[in-house]
Amino acid sequence: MAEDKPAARSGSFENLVSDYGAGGEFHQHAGEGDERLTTAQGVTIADNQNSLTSGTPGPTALEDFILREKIFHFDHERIPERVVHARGFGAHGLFECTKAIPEITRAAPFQKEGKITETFVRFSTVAGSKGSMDLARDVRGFAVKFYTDEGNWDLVGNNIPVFFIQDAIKFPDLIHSVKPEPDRGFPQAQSAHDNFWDFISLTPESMHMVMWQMSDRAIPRSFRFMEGFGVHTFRFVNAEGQSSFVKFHWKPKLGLQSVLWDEALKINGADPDRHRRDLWEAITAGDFPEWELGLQIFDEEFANRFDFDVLDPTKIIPEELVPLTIVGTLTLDRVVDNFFAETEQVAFCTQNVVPGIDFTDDPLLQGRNFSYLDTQLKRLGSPNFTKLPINAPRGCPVHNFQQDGHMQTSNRKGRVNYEPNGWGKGPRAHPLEGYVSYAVRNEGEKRRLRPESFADHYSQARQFFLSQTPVEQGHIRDALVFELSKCHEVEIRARIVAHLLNIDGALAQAVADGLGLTEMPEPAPAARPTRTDLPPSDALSMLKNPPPSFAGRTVGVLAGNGVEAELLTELRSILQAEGAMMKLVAPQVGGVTDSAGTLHPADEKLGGGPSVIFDAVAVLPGTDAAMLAANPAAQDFLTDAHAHCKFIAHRGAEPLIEACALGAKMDEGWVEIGSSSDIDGFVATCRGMRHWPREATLGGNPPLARTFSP
Ligand code: HDE
Repeated sequence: MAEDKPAARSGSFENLVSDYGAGGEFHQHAGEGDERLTTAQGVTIADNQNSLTSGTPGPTALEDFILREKIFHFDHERIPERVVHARGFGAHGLFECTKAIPEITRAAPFQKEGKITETFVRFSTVAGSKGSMDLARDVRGFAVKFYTDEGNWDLVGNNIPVFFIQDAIKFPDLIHSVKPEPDRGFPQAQSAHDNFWDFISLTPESMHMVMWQMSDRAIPRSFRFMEGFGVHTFRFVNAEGQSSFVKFHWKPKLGLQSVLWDEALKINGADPDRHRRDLWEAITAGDFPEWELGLQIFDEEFANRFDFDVLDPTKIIPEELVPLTIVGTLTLDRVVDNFFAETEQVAFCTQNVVPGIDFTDDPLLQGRNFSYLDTQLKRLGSPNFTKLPINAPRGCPVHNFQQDGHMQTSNRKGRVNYEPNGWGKGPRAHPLEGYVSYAVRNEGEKRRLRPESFADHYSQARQFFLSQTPVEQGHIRDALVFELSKCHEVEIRARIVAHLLNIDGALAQAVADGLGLTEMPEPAPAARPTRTDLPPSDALSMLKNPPPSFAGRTVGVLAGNGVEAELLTELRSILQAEGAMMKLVAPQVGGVTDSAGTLHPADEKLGGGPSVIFDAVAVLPGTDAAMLAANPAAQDFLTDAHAHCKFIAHRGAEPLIEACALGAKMDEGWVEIGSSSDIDGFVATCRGMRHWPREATLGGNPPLARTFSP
C-alpha cells in the first residue's frame, strides 16, 4: 500500500496531512499547539482517520464509540429550516440613539442620545428553501433583535412596507400558493407559477403588495441597499402610560439600488450567494453598512382622519403626510463566527417587546404573535432556545422559575422554584418597572368579520404605481408579463389583468398586450371604487431618491496584459477615495502584467466574474486587445454591461467593441479614459448608477407610455 502514499507537502499544511508510516500503517501527524481532539465526553482521540476494525480490512466493531458518536452527531446536524424566510444571512451590529424620545416611549434604546444597544440582524428571502439563490424575485426579510437593557425587542420586518393579506388566518394559504406546487415539488423560490397567481387573483387585498413585489424592490442589489419596514402600526408608551402609534422605517445610508431582472437571472447562475457574499465582504473590509431608523409617530385622533385604517397592514402612511423622525443609526460591524449557531439558531419573535413598545389590533400582527413562538419550538426543539447565546438577553439579567425541559443549562440552585414563596427567596414581579400592557378599551361582538375600514384594495396600489418613474413603471409591467407568462391557465392571467384595470388602465393594457390576451376582461368587482385623487408620493420611488454617491459600489475592470500601469493605479485610488472598490477580471486568475511589468493578481477569472456582478465596468485590454475581442466571455461581459445600462469606461477596447457590434451604440454612458480627469469624470458619472436613457434604445419594451386611466 506504500505506493498510495500522499505527495509530501510543505509549509503550514504539513501537519494536516495524514500519512502512511514506514511500515505501511496509516497514522496522523501530531497537530500544532495544545488543543487535543476529544469526544463529546472529553476523551482524547488517538486516531481520527480509521475506524476500529477486526482485521485490516475487517468488520467495524460496534464498540467503536469514537466512530459512533461522531456519526451520530453528524446524522443529527440538520434542524428544520424555517417554513418561510428559510434562506437568510445575519450580522451583528450596534444601534445608536441620535435623538432621544422619552416623552414618546420609555423603551430603553430611545432614552438618551448616544445610547448604544447591541443588535443582531437577519436578512432573508421568503419563498425559497435554505439552499435557494439570493436573487429570487421576492420580498426580503429585515429582522432586527435589539438586546436592550430591559430585555430583547425583536422588530421583525420586511423590505416592503405592506403585506399581501390582512388577516393571519390567510397566511398558510398564501405561503402554500407561493411555495413549490405540492404534486411536482417545483418551482423553487419563484412566484412565477399558476398557484401563486391563482391565489392572488382571488385575493384583491394583495394588489398593493403585488405592485411592490413586481417592482425592482423585490430584486435588490444587495441587503446594504434596501429599506426596511416594521409594516404594522405599533404602539409606543411613555413613562406616564400615554400611548402613540408608530411605524418603523430603516433607511440605508448608501441609498436604494436594485438589479435588473435579466441581471438577477444571470447573477443567480454566476453567484447564487451574491447577497450574503456582498454583506460578508463589506463588513470584513470594514465598510460597515448603516441604516437610519425613521419613525412615523401619530396619535389616534390623527389616525382617524385617514380614510383607510392604520391597523390594515396592506396600507402605508405616505411620508409626505407623516414625515419620518430619525432617531438612531444601525451599523452592522461584525460578521458571525458561526453561521449555524447565530444565523440559523436566532429566533425572532414578534411578541418580544420591551416596556415602552406595545401591539395594536392589526389582525396580522396578532396572529404573528402566536406563530413565532410556536415555530421556534418546532425548529429549535426546546423551550430553552431562549438560552442559546444568540437569543439570550445581553443587556439585563434573567431571573425566573422556569425550569427543566430539553437541553436545560441553567436551573436555579436551591429549594425554591415557585412564587410567591415564604422563604423570602427568588425574584419578584415589579409593578412599576415591569412590562405593563397599554390599557386599550375593547368592546364588540365576537365574530369573524373584516372591518369595513379595510375594504379599499386598489387606491394605494394605484398611488404606488403612479409614484414611480416611467422606467420603474416599465419594469413593473415587464415583471407582471414575465410572471403571468409562466402561468399556463389563461383564466388566471385574465383575472390579474381584471384587477390591474382597477389600478391603472395603461398598465392593464400594456400587460394584456404583453401577454397577447385576445380579449380585455371586465374590471374585477371592487368593494370600494379606486380613489384617483391620491397624490403621487416621491418617497415610494427608488429612482427619485438616488444614492448620495458611488460609495459601497464596485467597478469590474476587464484587463489584459500590458494594461497601462498608471491608468489602473489611478482608477483604483480614485474609486477608493469615493468609497468604492475595484475588482480585476483577467483571462487568468493569476493576473495580468501591466505596462510597467507589475503583476496584478485577478479577483475573478474571465467567465467567472461576469459584468452582472458589478455596478459599472471598465474595459482595458492592453496588448491583449485582439485576443479578448475573440473571447466569448469578454464579449458577454461588455454586451451585458451595455444591455444593463451600466456605465462603461474603456481604453484601447475598439476591437472588442467592434466584435460586439457596439461601436455605433456608444452613448453618454460610455466614457473613454486616458487621464486622471477622465477617470474623475467616469466615477462622477457612475454616481447615477445606470444610464437609463439607453434602456429605450435597446429594442426591448420601452418605458410605459401612459394612454388612459380608469
Ligand atoms: Fe413572518 N414568519 N409571518 N412575516 N417573518 C416567520 O418565523 C408569520 C409576516 C418575517 O430572520 C416564521 O422564525 C405569520 C409579516 C421575517 O428568522 C413564522 C404571518 C412580516 C421572518 C412566520 C407572517 C413577516 C419571518 C418562520 C402572518 C413582515 C424571518 C420562521 C400572520 C412584517 C425572521 C420563523 C428570521 C419568519 C409566521 C407575516 C416577516 C412561521 C403567521 C407581515 C422577516 O413564524
